[in-house]
Amino acid sequence: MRIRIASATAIVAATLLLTGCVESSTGNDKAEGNLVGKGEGAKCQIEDPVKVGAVFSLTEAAAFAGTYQKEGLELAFKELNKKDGVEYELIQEDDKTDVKASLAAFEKLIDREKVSAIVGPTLSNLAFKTYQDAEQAGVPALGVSTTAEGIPDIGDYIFRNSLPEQYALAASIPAAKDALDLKKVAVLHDEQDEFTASAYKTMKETLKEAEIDIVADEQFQTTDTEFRSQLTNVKSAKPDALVLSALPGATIPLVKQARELGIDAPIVGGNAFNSPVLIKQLEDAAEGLIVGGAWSAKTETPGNAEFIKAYKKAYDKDPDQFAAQAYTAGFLIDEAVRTDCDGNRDAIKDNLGQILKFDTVLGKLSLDETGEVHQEPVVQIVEDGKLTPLKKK
Ligand code: 1QQ
Repeated sequence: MRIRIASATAIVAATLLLTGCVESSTGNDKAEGNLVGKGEGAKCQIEDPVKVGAVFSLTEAAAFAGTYQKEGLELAFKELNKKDGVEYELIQEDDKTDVKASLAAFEKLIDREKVSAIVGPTLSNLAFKTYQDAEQAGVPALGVSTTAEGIPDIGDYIFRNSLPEQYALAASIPAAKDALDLKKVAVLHDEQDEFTASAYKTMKETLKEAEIDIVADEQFQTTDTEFRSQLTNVKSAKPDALVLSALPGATIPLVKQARELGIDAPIVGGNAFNSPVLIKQLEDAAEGLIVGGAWSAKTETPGNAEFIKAYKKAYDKDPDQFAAQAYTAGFLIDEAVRTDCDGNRDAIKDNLGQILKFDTVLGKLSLDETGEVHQEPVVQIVEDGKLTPLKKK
């Protein structure tokens, strides 16, 4: 009898293994190392290093943000590794702003490196694909700039400390209306990228709520470089401002061509406009641009001045919002690990979803169990080539 039960169990187990329903104890379902420690919070001691992976766009179109993210996250883990008890091993990958490379980087971190959590990727457009794999493997993923609608809905293991574009626009559009006395605008958007398409939808809803008329509504593709036909329509509609949902690759020629055609209306932008790289390339055309975001160099959030100083010292340049959000991600993961003194995937997932009013350089930040972030947006304007908080009229 005993033998029969044992052999029946063995057959079931073998079948499950063959059909891939379960993995062996040395399979892909676990982070590497002895990651359950002793003590809690600041006293937590974990024996083995906690491996954290990061996938950012370090080259090609989204490198304007990815390079800052890499540095921000690196700085956070350098600081965290000076604290006692938990050591982090950070493994950073470049997704080259490409779906295939992003999927390969996730696969490497999940299956081969056996990381406990992944930070990134840079673009929502890539996250919609790669997060399916993280979810399936049960690896918590924390997006630091994935702002499109629907990202946290991908699954239980998917989080973001990326201010959703919805919250940013809900603040920036009414603020721009007051500052610029907006009555009618032209909306232009990249209909190919998932983030810019999602932001466009939100822009239309938010403009309607703010009772601002849309007098021109034009679209283009991510890699387009010629916008004169759309801009001719925009010009004849005489808008008070351009509301633009685009990544830098299209934004730069589009704005330059608009100015050449004599359209000098100010711009209200989406999340990509929080980049000093983009603002610098737009030169004078960026003056007066208004954008909602997650961070400002000018706000006195806890540790912000120290963060800016340390970043400048390490990288010889000012940080931006993307660096600040990635820096914050390091501290959120550390908080999640230390809560139960457990660096395993499920413990990080459970505890990330319970972070409440945590002090960060972005201000007080909460993550809920659906994976969504809660924080105050800041509306900024470009003055003398620099983003600075917009004062109310
Ligand atoms: C997204 C974004 C981009 C602008 C990040 C660089 O917000 O893809 O969601």
